[in-house]
Amino acid sequence: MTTTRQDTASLVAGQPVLRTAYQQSVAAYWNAERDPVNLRLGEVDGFYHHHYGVGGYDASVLEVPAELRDQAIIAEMHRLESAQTDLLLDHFGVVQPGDRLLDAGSGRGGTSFMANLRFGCAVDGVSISEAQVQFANDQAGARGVADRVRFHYRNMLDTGFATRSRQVIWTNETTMYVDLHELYREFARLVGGGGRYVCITGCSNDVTGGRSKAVSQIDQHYTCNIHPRSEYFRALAANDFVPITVIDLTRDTIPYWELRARSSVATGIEDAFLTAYREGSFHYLLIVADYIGW
Ligand code: GPP
Ligand code: MG
Repeated sequence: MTTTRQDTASLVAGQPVLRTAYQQSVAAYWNAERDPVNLRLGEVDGFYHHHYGVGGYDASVLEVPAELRDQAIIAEMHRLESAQTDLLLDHFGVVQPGDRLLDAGSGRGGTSFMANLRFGCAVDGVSISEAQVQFANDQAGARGVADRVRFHYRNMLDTGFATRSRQVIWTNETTMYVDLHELYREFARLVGGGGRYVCITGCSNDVTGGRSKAVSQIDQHYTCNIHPRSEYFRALAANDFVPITVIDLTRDTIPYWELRARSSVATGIEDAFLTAYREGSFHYLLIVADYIGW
């Protein structure tokens, strides 16, 4: 393992945030990312998401007069992405305003701000992209919640936060960047008994065979390593997390991709998602797991 001088300038508990060449390439990807599919959707209401949408779309947006159609489609896609976040938050259970939450892989902050609005509690987000951390902290300032919602340039595999300091931890489409066993070991440390982990992810179907071409195309596009479905449940069990709810959202996310494929902000990855979901080689899952360790 090698580290660069720049990385060693940013240490958490004496360790560099970026510890491998792979992590450096992931950080470089997200530091450079300025895709309209994320920025123009975020501009709709100031919640900038880095995940996909769920639910049916209002087909009338495709009939809107030409000069307004583009914006109507973007607003509709954004509504579906915010609906995905609402669904994630629906599974947090009882959260008190005094609890602390952790957004692992917090992107530009959309999910963290929605969590703070709903529960009133403090949220910390971590990201290995300094640009995303800066963007999200600027948003926190602009929203007047910088004292409650904070973003940190830290590695979710080793956050540096206190043991048993978190009531709920979530990952919203970020686990494909890390080893799940390492990740859930850190989450087990951070939540005490009674703590909860909520995940939305895309995972490959390892029941029907090896990795499909479409799943490999998604990996290539985002510099990620999509995990097989079974890997989630193995890694959770190995770290004393018991799944209490698992929802297959695959059918619910397909309309989002169909609308996105027809939008002006399509990025070229839409066909791979639609193919992977429709052929059954890839699933979009929500997993809720309670920590039963001590
Ligand atoms: C990014 O969301 C999401 C990922 C990198 C994870 C990959 C997700 C899977 C379910 C495999 P984004 O909003 O930044 O992506 P895009 O720019 O394509 O909208
Ligand atoms: Mg996006």
